[in-house]
Amino acid sequence: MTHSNGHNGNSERGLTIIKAACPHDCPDTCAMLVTVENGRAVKVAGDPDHPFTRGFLCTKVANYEQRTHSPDRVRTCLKRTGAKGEGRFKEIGWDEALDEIASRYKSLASGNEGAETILPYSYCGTMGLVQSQSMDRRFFHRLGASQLERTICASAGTAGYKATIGASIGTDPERFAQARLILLWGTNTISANVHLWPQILEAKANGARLIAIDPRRTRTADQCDEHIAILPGTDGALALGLMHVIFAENSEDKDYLERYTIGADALRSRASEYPPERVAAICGLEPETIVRLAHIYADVKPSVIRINYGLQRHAGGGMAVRTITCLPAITGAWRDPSGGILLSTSGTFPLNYPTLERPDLMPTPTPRTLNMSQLGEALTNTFDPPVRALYVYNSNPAAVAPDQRNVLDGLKREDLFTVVHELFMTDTTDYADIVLPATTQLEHFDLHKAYGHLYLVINERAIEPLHEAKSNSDVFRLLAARLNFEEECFKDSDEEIAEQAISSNHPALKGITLEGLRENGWMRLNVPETFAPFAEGNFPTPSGKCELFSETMEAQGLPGVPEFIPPSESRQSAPEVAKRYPLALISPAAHAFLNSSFANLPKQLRQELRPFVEIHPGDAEARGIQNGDMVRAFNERGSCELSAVVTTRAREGVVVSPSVWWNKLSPGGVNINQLTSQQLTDMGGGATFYDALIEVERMSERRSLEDSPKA
Ligand SMILES: Nc1nc2c(c(=O)[nH]1)N[C@H]1C(S)=C(S)[C@@H](COP(=O)(O)OP(=O)(O)OC[C@H]3O[C@@H](n4cnc5c(=O)[nH]c(N)nc54)[C@H](O)[C@@H]3O)O[C@H]1N2
Ligand SMILES: Nc1nc2c(c(=O)[nH]1)N[C@H]1C(S)=C(S)[C@@H](COP(=O)(O)OP(=O)(O)OC[C@H]3O[C@@H](n4cnc5c(=O)[nH]c(N)nc54)[C@H](O)[C@@H]3O)O[C@H]1N2
Ligand code: SF4
Ligand SMILES: [Mo]
Repeated sequence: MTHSNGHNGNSERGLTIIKAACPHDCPDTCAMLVTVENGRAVKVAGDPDHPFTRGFLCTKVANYEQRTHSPDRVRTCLKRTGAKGEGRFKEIGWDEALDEIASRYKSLASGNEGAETILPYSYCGTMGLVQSQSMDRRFFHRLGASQLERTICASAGTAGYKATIGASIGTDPERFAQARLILLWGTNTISANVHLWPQILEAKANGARLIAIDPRRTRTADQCDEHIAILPGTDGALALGLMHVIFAENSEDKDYLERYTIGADALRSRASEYPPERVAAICGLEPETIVRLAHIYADVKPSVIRINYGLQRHAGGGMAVRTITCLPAITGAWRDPSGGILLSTSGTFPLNYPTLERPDLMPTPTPRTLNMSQLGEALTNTFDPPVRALYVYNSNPAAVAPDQRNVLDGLKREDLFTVVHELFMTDTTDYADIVLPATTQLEHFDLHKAYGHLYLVINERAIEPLHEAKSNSDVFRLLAARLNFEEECFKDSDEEIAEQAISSNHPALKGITLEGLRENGWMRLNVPETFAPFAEGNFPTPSGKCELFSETMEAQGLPGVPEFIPPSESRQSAPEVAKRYPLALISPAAHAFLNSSFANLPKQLRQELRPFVEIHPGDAEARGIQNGDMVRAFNERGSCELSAVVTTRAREGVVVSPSVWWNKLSPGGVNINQLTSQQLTDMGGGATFYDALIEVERMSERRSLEDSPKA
């Protein structure tokens, strides 16, 4: 197998500049330049030539070389010597580790219960096509392992968006600068999508109006002209309220509706059931706010809506996205390249997934599918056959998965054989039987698509793997060989996999080659510069129109026409639960972490300080809580300890705890996912992290900063 050493950059005074890509689960997929000196990465920077990266990286990744060269890296393979969860191990060699995994898998696969007893568990520790969705998928498909439904983040919104639009295709983020109205709806753009911000600032300088719709006054909301502090999980009702006003006042774009949509009459009649007073009561807003927002949205063009995945982590998350996604068709906002809506650009990348993933290698009948958002259930319930082996990579489920008590109970099972391939000794490695050391992005090759822009980005290997680290693709090649998988695809090199990803006759990939990517570092998809995908209809739905009514949804037993689906846990939807647990908890993305990544590194820990919960002064006073007090947050599922921040950034009745902290770096040893549930969303089987009622009580006086967790 061949590997690129990536030394294609300029070489001056022993310094080499390597073209790389940020691997993280973030819409921006930045093009990075890595400076290497004597085999050591000494600096990373944003590529100044990349039109979306524009030469800067976010605070999480700007010191990525320190993540790579961190003294806390997993250095060798490890075998458990202590109890599960204790984190005591001895060093072993790669041969011993791989032999043990292979022999366990062989005996499970040939036993009565078969290979479905083995469950892969991965998400987006890296988003590279090579390191996260090719060799790994091939391996588990060929093994006949249980399939993992990857639902922990985006599946509800993806399904909702698809119901209306047909695919994850939206407004080109590079066109936001020309919009006159930007609705930042359930997105903390400055923290989670910061490279869109220059576009937004340019629009603002040109007179655009910015409106944030978010239960929390985020740092993004601070920069907007208006902040609408909606109650969590009620966005679908707000969208219907806007439609109510627009239809009632005849300010819809009748021509666009007529030509390019189906179901406008059904939607008009549904919207009539959502007058501003009713919607205001559901959303915790004033009726005038809804009327005023509807007027602005109908009048100001081009208008673009940026939604992100935060707003779909609720029981009705799929329907909320489906409903909001109808709005640009109602006002004809799609007519302009700067108008419309954007959730994800990923559907614009027509990559060759069947060749990457090889689902044809699965046995028939195809193995069962288990939902990653119900890992606790999968590990503790009496499934037939039970899960007897778990292989975790690119993920830290002990910290990030919902209903954590149940998850940890499962991971503690003595009879569960758990392998964790990791960079660091995370909360999850503590429960492993075998830990394998992984490479960081600077130590392996990859190719990235993006979900927040329209470029493919290459990641050359900048330095040799450190310590005894191996990449995901290498480990799966080695395991495939040990299991005697003879298919040629298990011999493909990383570069060959990258070639396969772009081998397609689709016009959007025309002219895009691996050579071109390696030469330049990145290439824009072959789509028009003024990309206005739905200016003249052409929706990739079954009807070819924007589906305000969806037959597909009706066939699935879901409402064909948008309607409001309430959160599963709110004062309105669960008044009995709310008597004991009256506060709605959301735990959105922390500014300096990326999920639980970076939440062990010194710079990012200093920035986030300690696990905290924002609580409104009225709610705090009612509980005798003062700013800085340690509080216990709890519900029926679990409890955790947080430091209280008394602030109007949280609206009354809602508490906010930026996440995801590591359990073992949190006071009390557990994090906020003690309180979240395994309840799934209405569509896509998604996780409902922001749909949880809790109570908060004062534990003790303010702790000094010295008491805060340290890495
Ligand atoms: N700094 C940082 N960046 C990240 C991440 C990170 O952890 N930290 N995570 C990455 C990942 S994996 C993802 S999926 C994306 C997530 O990116 P986003 O989807 O933008 O982030 P979230 O923090 O989940 O939610 C966004 C906002 O939605 C708000 N919100 C919560 N519930 C509701 C609701 O019901 N209605 C409305 N209108 N708003 C609501 C939250 O308060 C939050 O400010 O970011 C990526 N980028
Ligand atoms: N309460 C609450 N919980 C949440 C969220 C929230 O907002 N609130 N957000 C949810 C969301 S949106 C998401 S996407 C999930 C994310 O959950 P995960 O995908 O689990 O994300 P991370 O916590 O970043 O963990 C990724 C792990 O992969 C490792 N890794 C990185 N690169 C590699 C590699 O090349 N090989 C291997 N083997 N490992 C590697 C990293 O070191 C890291 O420990 O969390 C969810 N959990
Ligand atoms: S996390 Fe996002 S913003 Fe930060 S460097 Fe990576 S792609 Fe860019
Ligand atoms: Mo995510």
